[in-house]
Amino acid sequence: MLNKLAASELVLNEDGSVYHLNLLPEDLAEKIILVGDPDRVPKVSKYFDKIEIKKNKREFYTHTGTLRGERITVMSTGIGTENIDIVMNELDALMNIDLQKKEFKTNHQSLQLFRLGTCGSVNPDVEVDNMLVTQNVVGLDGLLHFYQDYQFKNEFSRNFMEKFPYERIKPMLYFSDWAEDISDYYKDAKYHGNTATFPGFYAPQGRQLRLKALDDQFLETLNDLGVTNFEMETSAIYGLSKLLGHKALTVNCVIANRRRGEFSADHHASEKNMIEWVLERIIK
Ligand code: R1P
Ligand code: URA
Repeated sequence: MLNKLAASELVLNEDGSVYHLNLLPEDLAEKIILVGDPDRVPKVSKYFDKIEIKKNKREFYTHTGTLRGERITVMSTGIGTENIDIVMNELDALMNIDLQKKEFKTNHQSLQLFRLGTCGSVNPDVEVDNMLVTQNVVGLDGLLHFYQDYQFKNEFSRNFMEKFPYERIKPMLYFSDWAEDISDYYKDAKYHGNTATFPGFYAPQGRQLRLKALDDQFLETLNDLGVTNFEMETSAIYGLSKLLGHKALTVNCVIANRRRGEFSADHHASEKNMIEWVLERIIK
């Protein structure tokens, strides 16, 4: 068979589950909440009517159940776009590859992915403890350079690419067209913005402990180019969703305002507020 995948390409565990996520196709709902922190998984699933499945391996914890009668999954991704590479490819394999035959299915099934994360702001006016929905995302991490070339071009991306001054860093820009389709649900979010995804927490986010960052003015420069906030996953979620034919939306709560040097006084309360706000909208 032409499209049969070798054992080394689609790696499975002894029970037939996908290698890292440790899941079988029936463990997954089509609506999936992705969170970075494994501890956030039970903070989401406690609102489910019931939890049917709890599985984990490494940093990937999954709970699947129902919410107001509809099936839903919440999964932790850990930190970073390299983890998202694993999560997106294995989620897609669960839906669109026959794992036993190791063949592509002919009917494409699309997932709805919602990232509920935390972020920092580079715009001094974007205040901590509020939610920000990502419209455009600037990937400064490099993951998508390894896939077939796809870049979304709009006014924001053209302006950003034209003015981005750091030659060593090659940005990739994406856009959630789904965010536009479902903007009615999310229009009452305090902020809609342009998120930068970074490949680290310290110098890539302009933090300098004992090591100097590339440029003291990095965050100011990004703010001048229209970036509102930053975190470490959304470029890979939006980029790979686009390539794989899934729908994705990121809602982050702002826990650090870097331009004012402020950190949330109670980020657990902000996260709880975000979880409740999103769950109300995901399933009516
Ligand atoms: C860094 O502390 C982590 O927090 C943010 C970043 O994207 C990174 O994963 O998101 P989560 O709170 O979802 O993990
Ligand atoms: N998430 C990040 O990646 N950075 C922050 O400063 C806060 C949340």
